[in-house]
Amino acid sequence: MEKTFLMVKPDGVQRALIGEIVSRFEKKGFQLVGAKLMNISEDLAKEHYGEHKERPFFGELVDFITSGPVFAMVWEGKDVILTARNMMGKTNPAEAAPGSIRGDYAVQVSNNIIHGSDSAESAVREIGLFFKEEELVSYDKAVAVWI
Ligand code: DAT
Ligand code: MG
Repeated sequence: MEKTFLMVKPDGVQRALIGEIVSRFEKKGFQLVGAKLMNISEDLAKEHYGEHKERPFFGELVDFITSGPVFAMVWEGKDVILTARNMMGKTNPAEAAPGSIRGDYAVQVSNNIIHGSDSAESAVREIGLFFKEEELVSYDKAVAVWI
């Protein structure tokens, strides 16, 4: 089954949005297979956001993502990578549709509440950066046949 890496960023943790965000993915029908509250080191931040290292906002991005705890998660389900991106909304909250997480809770692009993998390759890479294999839990839910 497809997996993706999602993370409530420091602004979402500070604004008490962990429960709201977890709830949206649970209610949608996806399955949580790993989660932890953690601080991101500067090295991990630079690795995670490596694709943006030449961008002018890279320094601010690393400072922001290391500025407080994040809630890192792995979610599983059919087409979860693309569906989670749609549920998050566009990167710039001003363009994110109402009803999406960024559309409902964020104002600035630098404080956009949530990270989500954007492809199958980035999902594998990011899950590997944040979680050890033994931290992911595989289990069956009886309700799965109804989703
Ligand atoms: P996404 O998080 O939607 O995958 P991205 O990978 O293009 O977006 O950028 C990573 C993060 O970098 C994004 O969530 C917020 C920040 N960011 C992107 N564009 C920015 C900009 N123009 N100014 C400031 N921060 C930006
Ligand atoms: Mg991205």
